[in-house]
Amino acid sequence: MSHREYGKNRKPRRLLVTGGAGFIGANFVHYWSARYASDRLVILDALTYAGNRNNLRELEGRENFRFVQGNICDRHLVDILLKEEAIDTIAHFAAESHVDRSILGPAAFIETNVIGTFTLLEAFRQHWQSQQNPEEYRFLHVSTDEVYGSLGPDEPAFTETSPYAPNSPYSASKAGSDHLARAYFHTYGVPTLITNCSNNYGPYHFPEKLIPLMCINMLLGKPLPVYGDGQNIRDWLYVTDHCRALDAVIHGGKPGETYNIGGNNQVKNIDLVRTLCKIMDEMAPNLPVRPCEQLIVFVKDRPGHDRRYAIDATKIKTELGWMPSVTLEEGLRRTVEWYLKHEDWWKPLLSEEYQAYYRKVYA
Ligand code: NAD
Ligand code: TDX
Repeated sequence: MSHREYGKNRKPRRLLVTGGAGFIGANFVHYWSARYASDRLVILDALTYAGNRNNLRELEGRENFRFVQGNICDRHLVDILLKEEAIDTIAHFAAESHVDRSILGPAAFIETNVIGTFTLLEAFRQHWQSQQNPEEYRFLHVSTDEVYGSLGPDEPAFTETSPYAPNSPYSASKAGSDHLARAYFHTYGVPTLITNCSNNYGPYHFPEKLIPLMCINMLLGKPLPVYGDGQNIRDWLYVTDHCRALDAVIHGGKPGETYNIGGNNQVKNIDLVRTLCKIMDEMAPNLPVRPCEQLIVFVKDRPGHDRRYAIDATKIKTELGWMPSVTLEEGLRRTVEWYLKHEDWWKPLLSEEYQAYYRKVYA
């Protein structure tokens, strides 16, 4: 079945979206509410530094939308929401997600990514077990390609059967949560689905990550810090394509299975930053420094920096008919345009707290 057909003749779902005020979660909530207007969307988000209620502003007040500020580690709250809202689908995005922060302070990553995921799985297991006909119930665990570790230049891309070899506290905590989601299917039959996706980019991306950081620094005329020799390779996927893939997995994925999601865009960091510079030079009317490439500086490398990630997305393509639809060039243009138009979104995020973090990483 092609992914476009999933919307036809379906019963409305009732989703709990954890981390729905973050980057991918917010894009997913916008995507889902536009596509499945009859579905109930309950957002559970602790609003950490990375969560931003403004990301969902247009949806506030809608009948099928509810925002709850709360922690996924709060079992009592999760139990109440699952029951009160008769949730049949969890889309689990909530996480500490930034590798550099996991190096500075790993504890929060273990707490949210491991204990938080465990808390949700355990609550969902009991909720699911108490239903008469829970055939349509799903627990989507959104994870990352980083659990597979680092690839050499000529090694084949990660498949769903690649061994786990996480190298940072972030990826180790995500690996732990993936194993729990897997175990809940194998032990209890809980209908979990795991997705491992490559680097996302697009609107609502918090300034600490490579692409928004570079866009914002260009707009401010600040240095563009490239780690190490800039030769590390990432695979990039426009965030809406990730949302389309998650849609396909929720509707068509087989419980207990893992799906790799990737953009088929392997790029060296330095090449990506140079491309962004060119697009910004072309699109931004007023830049403090032009051309932007002058701003590039090579800085101390990230400790344990993975050299290369690449995703083999054959399984999701052949089984669920999903493929990326936005080219890297087009996606980068859309992203630059979004940051150009949304200074009111990103300026307030450059808070004193953020500056203190920035000084620590880039000192
Ligand atoms: P993000 O950091 O932008 O957002 C995380 C959200 O989770 C925030 O809104 C935050 O407030 C919330 N949150 C954090 N701890 C919480 C807690 N204990 N309880 C409730 N809410 C909490 O992250 P993102 O980039 O949107 O990533 C979302 C998910 O996708 C993560 O699980 C991440 O591992 C995964 N992922 C991200 C990428 C990427 O490129 N960004 C790629 C693959 C997978
Ligand atoms: O200032 C920088 N300079 C730089 O060279 C930053 C912030 C990053 N980098 C490099 C490090 C990486 O090789 O750019 C690459 C991308 O960095 P990030 O945007 O921090 O992403 P990454 O570490 O690859 O992880 C991202 O993709 C996988 C997300 O943050 C994760 O949540 C996701 O799981």
